[in-house]
Amino acid sequence: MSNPNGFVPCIASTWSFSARGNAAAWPALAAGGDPLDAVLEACRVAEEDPAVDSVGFGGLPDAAGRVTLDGCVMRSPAECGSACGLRRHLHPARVARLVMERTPHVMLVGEAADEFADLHGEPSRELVSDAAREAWERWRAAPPTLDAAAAQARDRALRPVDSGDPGAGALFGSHARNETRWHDHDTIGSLAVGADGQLAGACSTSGMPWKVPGRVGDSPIIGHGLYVEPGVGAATATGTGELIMGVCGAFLAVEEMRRGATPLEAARTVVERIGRSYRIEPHHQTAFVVVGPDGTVGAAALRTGFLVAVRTPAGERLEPPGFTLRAD
Ligand code: SD4
Repeated sequence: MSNPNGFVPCIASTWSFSARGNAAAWPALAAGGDPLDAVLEACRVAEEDPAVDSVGFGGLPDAAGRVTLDGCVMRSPAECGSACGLRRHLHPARVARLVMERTPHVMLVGEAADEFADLHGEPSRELVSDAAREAWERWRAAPPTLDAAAAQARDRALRPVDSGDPGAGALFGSHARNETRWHDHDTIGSLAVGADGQLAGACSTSGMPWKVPGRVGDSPIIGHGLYVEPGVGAATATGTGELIMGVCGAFLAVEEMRRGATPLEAARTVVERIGRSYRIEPHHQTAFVVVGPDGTVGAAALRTGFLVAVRTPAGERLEPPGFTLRAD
């Protein structure tokens, strides 16, 4: 289904739970729609699904029991927006688009960002689901452990693992029902190429569960969780934001493409840089998805257990990253 310009529309999003959002976004994108509308639609589906325990409603709270949502959107260096620490609005990427389109600014944070969203007609609502509140109460009640083996096992269980079931939503759900895993954080990062070769991206997250109140990760920060350069490429990240922010992960991936790397080579370079730059802990995971203007998709991850959901005219596919740094 390429058009006279030779561009093939495509949407690629982090984790298998994103396959449903890709499918919802696809008809309009395939018909020549705006790739920014497509990535926002993919985010909307995840944000509204309480089974997705890492984005939107159903996202896990901070240490004080409050859910705060972060998101951003980008078409180009001159067209990007971000909203962080929303406590009353479910669609941070959509609020980020309002920041991009209706203000001279790039980023709004906290209560003022919620008030901005109110002013622009975004519905306000409770963000903490019953399941999220119960998970927080269990976390708060759990006794600390001084046993090194128990602490290692607990930390390993903090790593998100994709069951490969697009309907499952929870990265710590269906594959682990009989294990005492803690819910972990993750993110939808979605990248799309329009039928005219235009690129766009969006990120949306509830961040890291049990985070220190006020903590913001990579996802809503342009150049860290998302970067888009027209004609060059687009990249998005998921996983432990603290491993992504010190290397400007998404920006680095797109810069690698500017220097001639393929999407897979670019994603691999960033993951290898992270592996060299940090002491990797048992609970750490991070993955990058990179898309070229021709619709080529590449992904790389620090560890196994990550999947990317890709929709093209050939259909939907869920694939593991082309490069994984560590086997443990
Ligand atoms: C963050 N990368 O806040 C985001 C979301 C996340 O695993 O936690 N993803 O660090």
